[in-house]
Amino acid sequence: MLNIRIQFLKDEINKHNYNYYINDNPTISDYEYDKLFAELKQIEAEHPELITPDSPTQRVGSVSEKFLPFTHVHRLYSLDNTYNYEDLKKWYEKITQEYGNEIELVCELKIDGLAIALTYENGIFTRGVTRGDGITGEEITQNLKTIKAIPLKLKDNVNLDVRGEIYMPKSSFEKLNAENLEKGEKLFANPRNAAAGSLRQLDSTITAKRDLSMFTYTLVNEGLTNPPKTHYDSIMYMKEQGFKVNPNIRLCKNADEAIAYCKEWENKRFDLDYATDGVVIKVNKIAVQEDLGFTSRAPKWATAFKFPPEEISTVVESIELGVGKTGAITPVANFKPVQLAGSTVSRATLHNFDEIKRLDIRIGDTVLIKKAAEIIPKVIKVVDTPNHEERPIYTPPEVCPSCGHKLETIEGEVNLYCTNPDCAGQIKAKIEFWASKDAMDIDSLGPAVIEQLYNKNMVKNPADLYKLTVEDFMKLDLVQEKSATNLYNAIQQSKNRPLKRFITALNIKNIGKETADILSRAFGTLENLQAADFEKLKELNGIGELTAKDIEKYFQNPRNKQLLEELKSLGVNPEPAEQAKSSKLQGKTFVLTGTLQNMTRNEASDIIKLHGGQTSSSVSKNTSYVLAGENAGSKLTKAETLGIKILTENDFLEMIKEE
Ligand code: 3B8
Repeated sequence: MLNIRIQFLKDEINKHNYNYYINDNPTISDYEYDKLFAELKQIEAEHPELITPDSPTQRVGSVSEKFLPFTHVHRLYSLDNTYNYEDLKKWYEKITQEYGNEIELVCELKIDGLAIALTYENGIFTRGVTRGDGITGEEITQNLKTIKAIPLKLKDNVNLDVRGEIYMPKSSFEKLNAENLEKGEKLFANPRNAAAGSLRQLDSTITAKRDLSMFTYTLVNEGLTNPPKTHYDSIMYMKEQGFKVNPNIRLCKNADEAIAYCKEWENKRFDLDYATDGVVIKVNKIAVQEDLGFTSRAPKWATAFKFPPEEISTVVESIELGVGKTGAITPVANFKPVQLAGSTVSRATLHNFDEIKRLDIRIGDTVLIKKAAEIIPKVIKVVDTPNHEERPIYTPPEVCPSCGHKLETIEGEVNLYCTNPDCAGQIKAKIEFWASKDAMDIDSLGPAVIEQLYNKNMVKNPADLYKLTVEDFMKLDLVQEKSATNLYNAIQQSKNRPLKRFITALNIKNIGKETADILSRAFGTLENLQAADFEKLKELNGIGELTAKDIEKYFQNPRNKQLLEELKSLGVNPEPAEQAKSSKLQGKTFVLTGTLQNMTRNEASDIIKLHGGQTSSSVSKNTSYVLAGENAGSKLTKAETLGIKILTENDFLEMIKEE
């Protein structure tokens, strides 16, 4: 009896999920849906033995320790790109020469998301793996189960694999960023990064809270009795089985029709609620696809036509000056807001004053901007306007925009610097950096709070943060008791951060988080580092003479000495780092691949560093060893080709064994 009711509830909920998330056409109210869901949850709570992996209640998520590598049963190839219609025609002509004049094509939008492979056994979703390098990806089944567009159970009890693209709708991305801004959390650069960040959560309850969706576009036939004979039919088949497929797919008779499709979507794509960066054009007949086959990296039967990068012109209304944590002055252009590649753009960094001079940007000029490297808008050039010559040439500032101190140049550098140690702009930037993710990681201490703390004379250097009480925070605007307590706790909790973070946070010239890591491993404690002289510093692998000088100079500066004393007396006591055990692996570079049995790759990497070695993520002729675990993929193949020594886990353990 209970079994029947449970099955009924599951089927109902799955049906409504399908109507809601895939067809965009709900047929019951949220209230009715919630009631069905609550009943199912209730029964399952009382009878846990009746919970099955395809139950809609299993979409809530859980916490896992790490993602495991998984070698794809069928490799995921990439697509070759075409950037113009001539190349597209050439690609088509090559195919028609072999297979006759009218080879039918399918055009579909190229979704700008993350490729994923899903496996179904007897109609049940059993595994989902990221693309990875196409050969090996990461198994993220738990996270994928939280995505409602992924059916947990198909219409038929079939075995099949599908591929598709996970994406975050543009509107959800905007909303997520607005919320993160409010909370002072990290902003995602674009919907793709937001989707990637949401998917790569070890705690899938976080993934569950993010609005992710998926379009499936490839069916990998695993012995269906009557498999689809065309790509178009396979899309229809996947839709019928419960997958979400993109509705804007079109059958085209020839290349001209495909080109018409591309032209049509080049502009229409901005009306969609998901990001597309091109059109995928595929040969429709599966038999022809199979005959054409693959090159070493991509199918010959498909190509991706990439939309040209978007450029737009707008007016420079002002050039704003910012002071960074090093005292460098950065000019930022404020534009008349324009829409570019799906978001509103109103500012872009001009990097430095040489760049303004090079482009001869003057306030009031019309400039051409584009989105470089995915998201950051970049000024390309001044658009030729008759009025340009009449406007005054931009002159760099002579004094600091924040404190009025005279600016200086540093030999060999393009920046202008404010060298006033009491400069407000610089102090605020330094404290922001102190609290940032890679440094002391003080969540919730964002620019707005720091601005107020500084203006109310409560904080002038990082040490002052540790003197603040809950009552102090309650003096700030818009800070209630709860967030005051949170701020206080977050600051107190940062007192024992690992040494490498503390060194990073000090903002020593030329010392980023990588160098901080080297220093922390080499010296173990802050006291040891402080005591190290130039000679000792420059001997370290990865520290040059200039850097060694900068470090020595930092610790000799009386102001810095005082800051360190003060931090210490306030109980800021960084956690010592494990110091080098030997220099057995000195000068050796390791690449880790596959799954190890006795340790994670991160642990192995730590061991290598403890013995003076280095790790790298890619195999090259500079690689000394490849440490290969189970399911090692392309890195192993590459090492074999290059003749690089391959170690098993046992070889490695033997290598580092104590004498
Ligand atoms: C073969 C077919 C790769 C892809 C493909 O929307 C192959 O079809 C592929 F080797 O990457 N991003 C799509 C999209 C991506 C691919 C595809 N179809 N619609 C996409």
